[in-house]
Amino acid sequence: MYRLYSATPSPFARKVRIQLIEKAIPFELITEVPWNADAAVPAVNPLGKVPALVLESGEAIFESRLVNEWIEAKHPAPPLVPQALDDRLAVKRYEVLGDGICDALVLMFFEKSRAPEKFSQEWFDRQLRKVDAGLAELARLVATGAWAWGDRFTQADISTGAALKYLEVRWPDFPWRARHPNLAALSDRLEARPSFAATVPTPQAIRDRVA
Ligand SMILES: N[C@@H](CCC(=O)N[C@@H](CS)C(=O)NCC(=O)O)C(=O)O
Repeated sequence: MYRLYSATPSPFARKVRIQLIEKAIPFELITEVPWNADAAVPAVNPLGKVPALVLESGEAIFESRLVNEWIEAKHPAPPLVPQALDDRLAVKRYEVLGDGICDALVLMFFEKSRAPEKFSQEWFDRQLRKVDAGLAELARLVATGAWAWGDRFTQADISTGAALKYLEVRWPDFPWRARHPNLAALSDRLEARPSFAATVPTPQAIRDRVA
């Protein structure tokens, strides 16, 4: 059985968990706090990050996009990425945007955790601009669709939904719902799916100082 190293707030690990659940692939979930010095994930991922998927051979694959691409290639049913090249590339754009928003949110989270004299407003604002612009682009791409892309559930929904919920959990006061009602409606629809409901992000206590 696959073993997935994950963390409860991680939108990147959540993308993989949702993909595994959608494809009804059994896996053992190993929940970590990857930021702590004694985390086990560096033993399987030299980059020290979740998600990392350990295969039955003992080999690990890591980085959420590669892991989900691997799962899609090895377990094609049900398809979560369209076959046609242009459609495939269109779906990947959502993942790049969703992950980019989450990368910026993670940097903002740790910037806020610094001692006040070390906090950089310029750095924080730089990341915030990426979140704002990334959301605006997602809202443009989603337009009025029932799904993030096309007429069915795809990896575009997984990455968009994971980014939106992570934003909501980390920054509850951020006014993204009012600014982008189409994204709010999409997020609500997606969170009602069993795979999303089973993986709602929750904050973790980080014991060690990170930044
Ligand atoms: N681009 C990576 C990002 C993964 C990532 O940033 N994971 C965070 C948790 S949300 C982590 O494990 N960080 C630990 C560290 O950077 O030391 C992916 O998509 O898998």
